[in-house]
Amino acid sequence: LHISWFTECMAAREPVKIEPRHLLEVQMHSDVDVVVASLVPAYGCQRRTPLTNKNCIFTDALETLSKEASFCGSDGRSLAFIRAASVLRSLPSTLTTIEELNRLPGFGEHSKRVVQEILEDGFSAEVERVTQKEKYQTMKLFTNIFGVGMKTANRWYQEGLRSLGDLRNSQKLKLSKQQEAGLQHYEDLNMPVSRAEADLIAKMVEEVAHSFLPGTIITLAGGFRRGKLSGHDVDILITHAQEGREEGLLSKVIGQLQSQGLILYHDLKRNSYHDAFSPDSKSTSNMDHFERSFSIFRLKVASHIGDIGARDHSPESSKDWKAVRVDLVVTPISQYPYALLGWTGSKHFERELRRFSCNEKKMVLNSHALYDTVEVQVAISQS
Ligand code: DCT
Ligand code: MG
Repeated sequence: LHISWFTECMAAREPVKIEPRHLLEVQMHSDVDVVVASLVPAYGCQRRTPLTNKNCIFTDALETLSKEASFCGSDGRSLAFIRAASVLRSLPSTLTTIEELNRLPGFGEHSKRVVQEILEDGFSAEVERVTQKEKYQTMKLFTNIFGVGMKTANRWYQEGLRSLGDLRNSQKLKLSKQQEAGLQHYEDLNMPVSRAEADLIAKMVEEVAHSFLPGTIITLAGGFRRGKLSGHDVDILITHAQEGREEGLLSKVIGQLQSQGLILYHDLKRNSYHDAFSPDSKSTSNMDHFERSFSIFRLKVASHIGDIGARDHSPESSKDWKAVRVDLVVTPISQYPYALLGWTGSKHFERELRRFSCNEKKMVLNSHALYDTVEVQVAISQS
């Protein structure tokens, strides 16, 4: 192992394949702090983050605190915990001493304290306290309802609502159609979606899309594209090799699936790309502007009769379908690479990629394009 080789690679921003044995050898080197620190790049998008996380005990705790901070409206604090957790996720081995944190980027004092507590006691008393809090539990429950964001959940909490029963029985609560569907299918939508179920849904969409437009390209994105075995929803990108042919396809696909009884809920949003980038646009949203459908599919699954069904004869127990959240996103082929990158995630990877592009490359990256801000400024000033 040559330390200089590592530093050269880092300087040239070439990928360095680090294995646990390398780190061990590096630890024996006298310049250990400098070298190891440079081995863990500051931006999350520069780090290799495998699906198998060797530091779950710490990352789960930090992610709980991040959630709690976001429930209190402290987005900055929430992000600080996420950043710390993201660094630990990228480590090839489990953290064993607090000193190791000194060599890692993105660790604030609070996150360090939590890690130290876990190293010493095996758990964090602060995290235990947080998870016992009524507000934390209620906000977690409510924000897990499809269509319910932080603001709504908080308002309901302030109004004294605490459970799904409270929401279902409330006479004065005005729910949107999306929230109604979310509440109705709460249990199903909070069950993980397996890779096999995601593949089935992608196949269903593909078959219908091909019946209207042969050659339509259907791609499973989101967590499944990163190799996750389960997720909370199914993210599907739809495009066609001939620019423009994809226009109008989504409503036909949804209509056809609906006529087959396969859609429990859907909300079609038209493409707003040109509105958002027109000179008089007031849009400040980080969301992309593709045509899309936020839907809930009715997926046929093997019936439970024979196991649970034999003991329990309620209609629910013999239910042979499952409600699954599906996002369908239509992109013109010219924007497809950016859409694919943006919709593959993770959320933190995307955030870091945008931050890296902006800070280090002076470029703007979103799900539609990548462009140089300096060149755009010059072009605008010359036009
Ligand atoms: N995304 C993003 N910014 C957000 C939300 C999402 O960049 N605020 C991108 C990254 C992932 C992709 O969209 C799909 O989002 P999710 O389905 O929420 O994430 P996921 O990684 O697919 O998670 P899961 O496996 O639980 O569905
Ligand atoms: Mg997803």
